[in-house]
Amino acid sequence: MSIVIIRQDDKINAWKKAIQRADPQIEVYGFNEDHPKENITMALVWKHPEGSLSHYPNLKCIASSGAGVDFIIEDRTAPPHLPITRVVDPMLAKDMSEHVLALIFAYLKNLNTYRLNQTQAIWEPQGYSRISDFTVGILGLGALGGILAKDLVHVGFKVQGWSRSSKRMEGAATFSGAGELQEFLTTTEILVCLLPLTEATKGILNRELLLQLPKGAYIINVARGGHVVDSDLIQLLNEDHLSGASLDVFHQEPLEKGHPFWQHPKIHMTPHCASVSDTISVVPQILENYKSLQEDRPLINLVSRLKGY
Ligand code: NDP
Ligand code: OXD
Repeated sequence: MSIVIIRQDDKINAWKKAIQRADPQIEVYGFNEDHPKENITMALVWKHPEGSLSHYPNLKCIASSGAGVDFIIEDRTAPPHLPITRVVDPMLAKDMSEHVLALIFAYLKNLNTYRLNQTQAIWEPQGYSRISDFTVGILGLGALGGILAKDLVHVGFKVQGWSRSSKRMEGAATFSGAGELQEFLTTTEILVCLLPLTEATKGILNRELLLQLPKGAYIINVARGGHVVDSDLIQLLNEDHLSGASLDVFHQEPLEKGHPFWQHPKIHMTPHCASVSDTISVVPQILENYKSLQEDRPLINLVSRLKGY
């Protein structure tokens, strides 16, 4: 039994080292090096090249090295019968929460506007907002959205969240399903998207949904670019229905040079870096599943192929 790491960035060695440091007995390979394909039982993947998962006749599990699995489910050449696991990690959740808090505070205190003004030597003080001025609504109350909600409550925001199944959260209002979405939206002034990208959520941040937010609402998308209908977002920013947007994720990454987001004064962008799996923190759960495969035990952090997350 052995593990293959399949990803197209420069992080294969870091993952390999972290696995070998945790358990020097484990055989682990990068997909670009010579390796015995019939021995591979686990593929640890991140945006793997399409078709690369079909080379392993004895593969037993596809493990995403991130929280999202949309790129695995979208790969029609990936073996459809295999279990998929994902990362559920407190450090990943905390990192996401800190990133979103930073964006919200930058919005409250006009920091992006001042940064733009500075490039043109414009001295123009603006009115600022306070924590008590806003209700933050989170689409998705899972491993990441749930921690973010708690942290926002802790610092004093009015918080509400929307999920598929109904939930209770101390200090936060909760809404679920299509029937409660409108009430959630009409009372949300800062909207954070932390949904998985699935058939049900693709393009969810569209004109119809965004128009239900109060005038002047601010959008933060740290989930997937596929949640946003880009042209609808730009139109609503230009019409002043929305006051601005912070985007970490895009339909195509890196975002193509000519995309209108780059030059839009109301859009603040980061290059898909809101929270990144830390190898040291995540490797133990990967190896727990690797050993469970050997011993025929149930896997943790399993994805439902039916729900798509
Ligand atoms: P989870 O699966 O733990 O949570 C997903 C949440 O979304 C759940 O509350 C779920 O509801 C809800 N949800 C899913 N589908 C629907 C739907 N159709 N209608 C209403 N609610 C729905 O995911 P995580 O919190 O771990 O991660 C969320 C996403 O964040 C990832 O899929 C990934 O795309 C993105 N991400 C982005 C990163 C970045 O750096 N930008 C880093 C890490 C993740 P329920 O609770 O009822 O199941
Ligand atoms: C993830 C991500 O899904 O980094 O973990 O986007």
